[in-house]
Amino acid sequence: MTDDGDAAAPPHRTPSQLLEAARVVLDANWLGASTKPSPTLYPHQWNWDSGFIALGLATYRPERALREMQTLFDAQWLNGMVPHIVFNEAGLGKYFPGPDFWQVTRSPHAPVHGLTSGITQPAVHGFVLQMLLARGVNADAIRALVTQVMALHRYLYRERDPDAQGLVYIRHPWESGNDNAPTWDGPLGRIDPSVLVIPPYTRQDLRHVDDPRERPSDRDYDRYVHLVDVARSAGYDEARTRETIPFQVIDPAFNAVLAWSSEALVELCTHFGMDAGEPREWVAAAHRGLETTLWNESLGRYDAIDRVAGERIPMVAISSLIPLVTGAPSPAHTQRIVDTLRSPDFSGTASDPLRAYPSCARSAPTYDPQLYWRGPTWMNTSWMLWHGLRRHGHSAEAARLFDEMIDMVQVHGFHEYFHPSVNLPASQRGGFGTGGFSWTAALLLDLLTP
Ligand code: 2M8
Repeated sequence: MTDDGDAAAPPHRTPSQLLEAARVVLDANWLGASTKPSPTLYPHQWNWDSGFIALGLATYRPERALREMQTLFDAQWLNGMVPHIVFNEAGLGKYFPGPDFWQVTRSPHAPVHGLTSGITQPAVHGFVLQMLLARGVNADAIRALVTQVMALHRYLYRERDPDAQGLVYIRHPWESGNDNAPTWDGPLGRIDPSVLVIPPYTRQDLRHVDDPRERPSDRDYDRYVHLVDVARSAGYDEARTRETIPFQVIDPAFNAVLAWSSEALVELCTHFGMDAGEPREWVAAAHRGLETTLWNESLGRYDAIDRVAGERIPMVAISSLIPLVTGAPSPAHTQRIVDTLRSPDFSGTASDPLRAYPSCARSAPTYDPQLYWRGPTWMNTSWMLWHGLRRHGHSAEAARLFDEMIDMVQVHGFHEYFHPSVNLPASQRGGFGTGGFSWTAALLLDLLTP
């Protein structure tokens, strides 16, 4: 059984019932100083989840929205990295890998309590703070957080962009947030199982989903664990890790989120009378990197780059289209992206429509509508594309996407991810992973609250 709360179960017939149910989800997952992504599968604080969650909280509990962000940044490392998980003591032992596995105090930069992971996640915080400010969250507190977000962006450009090309790399699939996207298959597949150093471990995640086929495979997990082991063996020193870690990928979505947040930092710094010169440089470099290095003219989307192999990765994942959310794409590139979004791969056909864009192209051999980041629709990627469509003037497509996102939750409830097909047989489940999922609820609140 998934861990969906009864009060949040579908169907929610009216917008006000839907809003109330979304608040029930977020309130149930509140831990006192932050919000867990779901009741049992994810019992700690996750980095980019908290950004999306804060946007939902800001619509009805602005003081909690602020606390959410402050708690996350209280765990910021001395080198500026914001960890992908901040462990909540009450949840210890319920999620793998926990702090005893990460052993982050091997790094002189980690918080002394050691209750964090040793990787990061997409840097949503800049644009989140800008949106919180617009929702009336305390401006002085936001100004203080802006300084911390600046330190995070400095870390990313200093440690993850060694070639100074305005594009940062990730060193673990979990850093992308799109954990088992087919984009990583090549780089992960290169890791030779016969030489893997895999410390013993027990997965906990499979206990909380209806069907283990909705989660990454054991083979994937072995590689995830191996990559953690490589970084911790290097004491989380970025330069040393770079010499040995076999997974280093430049992901268009990670870089787009960073660019969008840098754009927001320019606005925030200007608003608060702070120097906006540095974020302005980040924006220019990121736009250049996306448009000149990652853009693939023949496919009309952005490629990822495998730094270790020195190769481009042919993209079928939604992350190749997420740069639409930034100011980078030219009008011609924007049109190509929108054409791809409207194509059968991401919108289906008149007789077999897809809702709110799946996480991977339907014609890809790896497409699986039920498997985590390899086909299902996710609320956060749809929400980012909605912003991108509006920003670049595609309001009709944005309006259609808006309706589809609401419809998806109305029909299936507050799930983690969703079957993209609209015409599902009545016997077929449409909501997957965990129920009671915080960012689905939070982004719905954000969408429905003007
Ligand atoms: C998923 O990732 C975690 C590892 O970080 C997991 O599968 O255990 C991803 O969907 C990620 O994007 C998300 O932040 C996290 C918590 O919702 O779950």
